[in-house]
Amino acid sequence: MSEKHLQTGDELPAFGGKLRLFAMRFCPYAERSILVLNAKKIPYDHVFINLDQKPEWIFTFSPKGTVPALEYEQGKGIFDSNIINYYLDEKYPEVPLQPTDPLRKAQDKMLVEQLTGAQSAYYTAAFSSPSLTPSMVETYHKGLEVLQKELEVRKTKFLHGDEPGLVDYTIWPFLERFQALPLLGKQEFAIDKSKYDVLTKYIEEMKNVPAVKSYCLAPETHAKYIESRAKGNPDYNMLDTSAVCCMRPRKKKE
Ligand SMILES: N[C@@H](CCC(=O)N[C@@H](CS)C(=O)NCC(=O)O)C(=O)O
Repeated sequence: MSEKHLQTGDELPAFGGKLRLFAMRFCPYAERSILVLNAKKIPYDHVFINLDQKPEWIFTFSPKGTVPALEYEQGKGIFDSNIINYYLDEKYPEVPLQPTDPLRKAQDKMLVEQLTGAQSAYYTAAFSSPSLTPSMVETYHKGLEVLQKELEVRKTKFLHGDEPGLVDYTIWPFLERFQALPLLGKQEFAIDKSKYDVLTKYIEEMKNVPAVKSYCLAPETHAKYIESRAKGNPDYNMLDTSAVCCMRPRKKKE
C-alpha cells in the first residue's frame, strides 16, 4: 500500500478484498484503529489521505470526511476510532482486547474520558500555541497524574493487564505525541521521569509492544510534522518509507 496521501482528483485504489482503513499517517485517532488491527492480527489494507485536499470518495466511508474510516465491505464504511475499535473487537473476538468485567470496562472508558482535557491541551500547544493558558497546562498534568495513579492502582504492566488492551491502544497515540512538545520548546509539557516514574516505565513498555513498534513514530518526527502543520502546510508525505519502526523524518538530500 502506498504511503503517499491521496488527494482530490486521485482515484480510489481498487478494493483488495480485505478490510481497508482510511487514515492519515500523523492522525492519533487513525493510529488507534491501526494498533487494534495490528494487535488482533487482522489482515487489512490502508489508504492515507490528504486532509486538506480530501479525495471525493472519502465521504462514501466517512460522512464528515474524517479519518479513521473502515471499509468493512466494499463501498461500506464505519467512521470514528472508538466505534471502529469496538466493532473490530466484537466482530473478531479471537484476540479480545476488552475486559469481560462490566465495571472494568466502564473504568477503562472513564479513564479515556479523563484524558480528553490533556489531549485538547496538546492540540492547543502544538497547533495554536498563542492561545495556550496556564490552566491548560494544569489540565494536561492532571490527566497524566490520573493516568499514573491508575497504573499504580492496577499494578499491572499495562492498563489492560499483562498484555495491552483497547484502553492502552486508545490512550497510546496521544502519549506518543505528547513527547514531541518539549522538542518544540514547550518544556512545561515534559513527562519528567522524577515525577512520572511509573508512567515513564509504562511508556517504555508500550513502545516495545509489537503492534505499536511497527507503527510508532519518534518524537522528532511528530515535532517535524507539527511544525509543518502549524505553519499551514502539513507535510503529509515526509516519511522515509524505507524505515520501519519508530520512523524518523526523511533526511534532506545533500
Ligand atoms: N472522534 C473522531 C475524531 C477523528 C478526527 O478528528 N480525525 C482528524 C484527523 S486527526 C480528521 O479527520 N480531521 C479532518 C477534518 O476534521 O476534516 C475519531 O475518534 O475518529
